[in-house]
Amino acid sequence: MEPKADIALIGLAVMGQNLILNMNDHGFTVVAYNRTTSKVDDFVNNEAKGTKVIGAHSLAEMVALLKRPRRVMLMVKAGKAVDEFIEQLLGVLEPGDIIIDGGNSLFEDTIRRTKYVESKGLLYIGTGVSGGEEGARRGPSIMPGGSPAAWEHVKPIFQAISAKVGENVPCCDWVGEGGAGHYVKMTHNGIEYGDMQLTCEAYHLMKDGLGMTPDEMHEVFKEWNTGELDSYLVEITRDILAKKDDDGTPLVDKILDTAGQKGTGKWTVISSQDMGIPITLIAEAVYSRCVSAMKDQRVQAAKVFKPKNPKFSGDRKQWVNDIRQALYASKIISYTQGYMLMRAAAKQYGWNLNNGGIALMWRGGCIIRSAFLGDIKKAFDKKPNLDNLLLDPFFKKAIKGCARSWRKVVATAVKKGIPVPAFSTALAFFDGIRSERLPANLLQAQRDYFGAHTYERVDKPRGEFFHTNWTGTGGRVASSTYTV
Ligand code: NBP
Repeated sequence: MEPKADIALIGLAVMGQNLILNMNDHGFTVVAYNRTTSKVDDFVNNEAKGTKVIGAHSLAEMVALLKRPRRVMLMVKAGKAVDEFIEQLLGVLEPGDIIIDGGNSLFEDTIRRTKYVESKGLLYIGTGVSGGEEGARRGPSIMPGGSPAAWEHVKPIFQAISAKVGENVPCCDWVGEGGAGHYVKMTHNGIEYGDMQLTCEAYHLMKDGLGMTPDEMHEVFKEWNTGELDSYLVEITRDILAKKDDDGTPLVDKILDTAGQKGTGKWTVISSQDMGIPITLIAEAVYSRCVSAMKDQRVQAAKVFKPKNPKFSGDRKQWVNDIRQALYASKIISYTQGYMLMRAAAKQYGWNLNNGGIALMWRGGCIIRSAFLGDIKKAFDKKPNLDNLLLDPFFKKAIKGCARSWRKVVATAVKKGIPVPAFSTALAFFDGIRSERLPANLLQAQRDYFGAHTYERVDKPRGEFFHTNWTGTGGRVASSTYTV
């Protein structure tokens, strides 16, 4: 068999099939393989009919068709399936060949797999691929990390098939070593949870607070999509609100209000806890899905505690404008937190993350794509090591401009009993981060009182710890110090 194929792709479900067709469109010859091999024939004879795609019925046949260094991409269910395929591939590939995992793998698995595959003399890439079915077919956002030496070999393929922004700039660049690509993809998904929750809260406020119909809200989202909120999620929300069921009534009203999740939002929050970084907005977005899933309990509680009058009083147009500003400000907070998390992870795992490049990778192709990410890119272009997005002059001005409306919306929602966990946690974080002095002095005193955990003093240098015998009955021995 003549080795003529550029890359092999294993996993012929929705993502794998569409990525293969996308690669084929860009002139690459792809070998397709799947655990259930009947799906190979099915794909080659249907979706891939008339293309250069070659079907393989065994890993040995697949490998024999590949040019060197061989590039094999897995697009299978994250977890055990990836480890099993790696093991099988190590048996048929050679040193210098490259294994790529394009699924939603946990970054810690990718760190482990990179080390393992490298120990066998091969190279490994763990890459985030975002954009769903449409993105995979027409141009996803691709976030690769792993063995740096592998990048030059996959770069031409990945950058060719990725989404483009501006003057043909690919939404794909090298993210960093080890699990960096999957970490950035995980954070992307967490931010996606946050953006979705924020949009839902804006919808809830308009629906229950202002009594607006889906058609009226469709018009609002249409307008929002022309300004600073211009984004894929606002665009699809606009279209969802206009969609009618077969009987001509709005479909959105017929959809059961219980949300599911697959885990990447949860992983982001778990990692933030490990790292001591407040990802409060994403956490609320994850918990909001959990609350939504408690439908039976909610129905019971609503009978007892239903808010009497959730309607806002005042000018509806002004309220819609206030809600837009609250959404924009909260979104700035969410991205500020997301970047704080990636910065901490980069420090912890020794990755050299390109913050502006990440904003560019998210600028097109993926679910959180938005005009707003262009402003984030500009902020990092001006100051690559920006500590906190809020301190960038553009975002500083934007937040200040929204503050009044943001407070008004959160305060009124609280008074009226409309839940706005993401809007309000964003505001609470903002008020926390701008407080020079927080009540943690009292907290430290409490900890020292009951557990001899010690405290630092405002009138002594940092790093010097004190213990007080608060009751007169405690001993002199302090607990070992820890800070999180
Ligand atoms: P799925 O996540 O549904 O996975 C289906 C593929 O995994 C099939 O090829 C299946 O083979 C294979 N597979 C399974 Br399931 N268990 C296996 C095992 N134990 N050993 C070997 N192969 C196994 O497909 P997908 O939705 O296309 O997603 C692929 C990856 O991309 C996932 O990691 C997903 O999280 C990620 N992702 C998905 C999206 C999306 O919008 N769907 C977006 C971005 C990333 P079979 O045909 O033999 O059962």
